[in-house]
Amino acid sequence: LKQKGCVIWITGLSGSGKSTLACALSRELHMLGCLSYVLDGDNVRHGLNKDLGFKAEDRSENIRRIGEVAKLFADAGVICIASLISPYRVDRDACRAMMPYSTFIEVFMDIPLEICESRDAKGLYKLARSGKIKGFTGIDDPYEPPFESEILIAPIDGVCPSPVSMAKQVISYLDEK
Ligand code: GGZ
Repeated sequence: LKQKGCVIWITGLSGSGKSTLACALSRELHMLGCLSYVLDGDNVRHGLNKDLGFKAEDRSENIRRIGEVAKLFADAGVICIASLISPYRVDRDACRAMMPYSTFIEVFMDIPLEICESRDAKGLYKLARSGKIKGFTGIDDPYEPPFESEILIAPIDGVCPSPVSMAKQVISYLDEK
């Protein structure tokens, strides 16, 4: 099987399912014999990016560094799956611009805030609503959706797609290209 490196960049609100998709996608790719690696914003913030917080310039730097690392993986022929909120369009577009043409594949998790907030796995939305966390994306910090992502993941008739079906949506895009 011939594999070309690329970057699958998953953007969306906290609780929109970015990490879930990243994990399912990595598993499906593995079953197809493809090498992938997941760079998850939340995880990278424990190591490489542990000096960064959540103010705008820190988020921008978080996105820039993950973009640079993702590019190295793609150069090495790996399918690099980057999952981070990456709320600012200009930062995502800068990552796209640093890669060779068609390397950067943007996946927008178009899941309404109400659904993300109702999941609230870590209770962060609750803390943000009560003012205990300031500058939380979607509550009191902006999220700028992509104008034209390569892939859009959205509920169908109010029902969110399963992890495997989201992964398959991405894989069929990769297949076509
Ligand atoms: C947004 C925050 C914040 C604030 C902590 N705003 O859903 P999670 O909890 O598990 O993952 C989120 C993670 C966001 O890190 P990213 O590197 O993806 O963000 S960015 O791309 O904007 O740099 C969330 C948690 O950290 N978290 N504080 N204020 N999310």
